[in-house]
Amino acid sequence: RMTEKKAATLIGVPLEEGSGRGGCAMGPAALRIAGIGHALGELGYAVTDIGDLRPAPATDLPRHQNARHLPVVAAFTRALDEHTYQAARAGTVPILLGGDHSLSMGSVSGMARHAAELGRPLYVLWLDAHADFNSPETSPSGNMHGMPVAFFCGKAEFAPILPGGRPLVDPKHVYQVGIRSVDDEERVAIMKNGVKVFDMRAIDEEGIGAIVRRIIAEVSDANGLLHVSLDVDFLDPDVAPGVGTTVPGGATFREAHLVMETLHDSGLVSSLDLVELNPFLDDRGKSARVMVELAASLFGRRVLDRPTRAA
Ligand code: 5AB
Ligand code: MN
Ligand code: MN
Ligand code: MN
Repeated sequence: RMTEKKAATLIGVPLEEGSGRGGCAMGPAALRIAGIGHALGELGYAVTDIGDLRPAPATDLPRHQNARHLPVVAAFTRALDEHTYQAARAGTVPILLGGDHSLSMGSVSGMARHAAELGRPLYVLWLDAHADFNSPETSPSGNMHGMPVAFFCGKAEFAPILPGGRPLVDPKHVYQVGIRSVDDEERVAIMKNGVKVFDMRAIDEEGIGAIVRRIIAEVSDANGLLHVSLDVDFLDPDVAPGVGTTVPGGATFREAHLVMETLHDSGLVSSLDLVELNPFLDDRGKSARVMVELAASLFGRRVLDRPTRAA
């Protein structure tokens, strides 16, 4: 074990069709310019950047009324399912450079397959202003970046995007932290399915450190793998303006930082999505740099060594 070098696979995902506007396709380039690869290298990771995926749109799916750009999103889902799975199986940490949040349909599906092979449950930490639990039936916009959680929990089975019988994520293993904008039908669905929601009020009242330690304790007790999905809009727009779906009252830089440092200490994180960065809306690279700084903290950047605090 000691001789095993830590390894990460960067997977570029120039996908914006799920978001209903242009710009997120430039996200992978901005994250690379902000130094994601260099940061991981400094932390002792062997980094393989496989470049940007550019799958041809799927031709075997029907047009869907309220799932916009389904052929593009489905093609990315299939490609990411496979690449994420392979990267994890090879013993590396897959890091998805988004791209809009519909990419998590594929990354989380790939990790669910990997976890099932290991015989371990997959848990998902969803850091976002939104629950992303719509389906084409409930979505007010038809934008698929608002649907990935319902998809990988098997609650949005509206098209044969992945083969049937694939391992799914138990909605009770999804922790949503930072939530502050939920659609009416979505609220009913997350409650009914037992998604664990920590909204901004919970963060204000309990403190984000206590919340994350509780999540880590549950995942650790179950010997789970933990996939982290970080939407730029988890952060307050003052901290990270480079996103199309800003919602005021988000996490501060310090709160987000503490989440990442605490997760790193847990040793449970198997994979990461960095999503929704829209460089066209950013302020001189500010949001891209914040995302890279948070990723670096998640993989071990720290100010001082300190004894790991018990969960
Ligand atoms: B994001 C909304 N719920 O479904 C919808 O940024 C917004 O990936 C979704 O969290 C936001 O269109 C998607 C209104
Ligand atoms: Mn999202
Ligand atoms: Mn969001
Ligand atoms: Mn369980």
